[in-house]
Amino acid sequence: MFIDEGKIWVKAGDGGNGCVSFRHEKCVPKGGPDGGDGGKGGDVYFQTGENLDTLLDFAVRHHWRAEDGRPGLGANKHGADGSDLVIKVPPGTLIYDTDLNLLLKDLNEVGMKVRVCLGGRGGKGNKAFAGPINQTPRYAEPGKQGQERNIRLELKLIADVGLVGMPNAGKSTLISRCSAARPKIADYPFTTVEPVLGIVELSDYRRFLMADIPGLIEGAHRGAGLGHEFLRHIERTHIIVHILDIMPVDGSDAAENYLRIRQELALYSKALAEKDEVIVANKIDLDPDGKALKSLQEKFSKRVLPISAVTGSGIKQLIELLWQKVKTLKG
Ligand SMILES: Nc1nc2c(ncn2[C@@H]2O[C@H](COP(=O)(O)OP(=O)(O)OP(=O)(O)O)[C@@H](O)[C@H]2O)c(=O)[nH]1
Ligand SMILES: [Mg+2]
Repeated sequence: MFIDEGKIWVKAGDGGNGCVSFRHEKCVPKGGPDGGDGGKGGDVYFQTGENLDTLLDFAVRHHWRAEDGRPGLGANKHGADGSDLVIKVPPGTLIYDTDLNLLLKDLNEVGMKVRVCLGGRGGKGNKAFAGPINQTPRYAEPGKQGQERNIRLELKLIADVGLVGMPNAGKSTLISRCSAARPKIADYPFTTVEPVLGIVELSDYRRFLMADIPGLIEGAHRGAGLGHEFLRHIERTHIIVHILDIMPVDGSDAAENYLRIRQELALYSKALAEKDEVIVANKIDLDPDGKALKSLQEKFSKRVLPISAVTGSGIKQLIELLWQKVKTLKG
């Protein structure tokens, strides 16, 4: 299941209490205070992990706590510090403080780490309070409370290439052709209801990450269809591949469909509209004499790459082109 939002409560560990204790030893009368300090509570961190791509864990578990510090002990023993809690999230996760409505960190790279709650300091033991005036203090300091926060997590996938297009254009067929991803494919619109990621592998260990998102329709930027919710997942891709169905079953015009989707992207965000784009004409197997392709190409000044996601024709050229672009853009 793909989950791209989560709301949780996190708390750092409390500090351990200081200890009240007096030295008791044979032949040492009135041994004096020897209560040790409490340990520090563990901190809470978020860190990106490599093989994660969903926030599912946070739909299941809402409370996350780091370990408390242990209390101090007699004989001047310091209590053990509580272990830190490191919560793993997928790269591309934004960490918000819900109450402050504040973005704490955008964890957009693998291995990034951020501390969100500081563990409480341990309390001082009675030894620490002994002085010339009070040589036998009978009190110790309690540990300080660890910080807590309400956190909202939001995942924006970071794929290199994002597929956009109208429902039924063949996006899912394409990703299942060139990666191990197996999204559902069917001849009705909105087959894909959640983003799917696939690794496209080329020769010589070259690879890039492709994202398939639900089809877009007019009004997607306002929330029509399913598109709006998922447009943010392609906000971060380097390139978008715009897939056109060259033979739409509804009899619509491929070139007009292209402009409709472009409009939606522009209305959603300027950054999205300005992204490098590869235009693909899919289903050329249905156009054996090349008439539809020719008429599409005539309406376009931009280059259109003809493919068939079903027969595989043109796919190799497409993924080589995408690789070149990804390599250049990533540097
Ligand atoms: N003939 C032919 N049919 C294709 C080709 N590519 C996809 N199709 C068919 O088009 C239909 C839609 O394909 P999908 O891959 O599910 O389309 P999609 O763009 O993912 O659609 P949504 O998820 O609904 O947005 C399916 O029936 C596919 O078999 C192609 O190259 N040639
Ligand atoms: Mg699909």
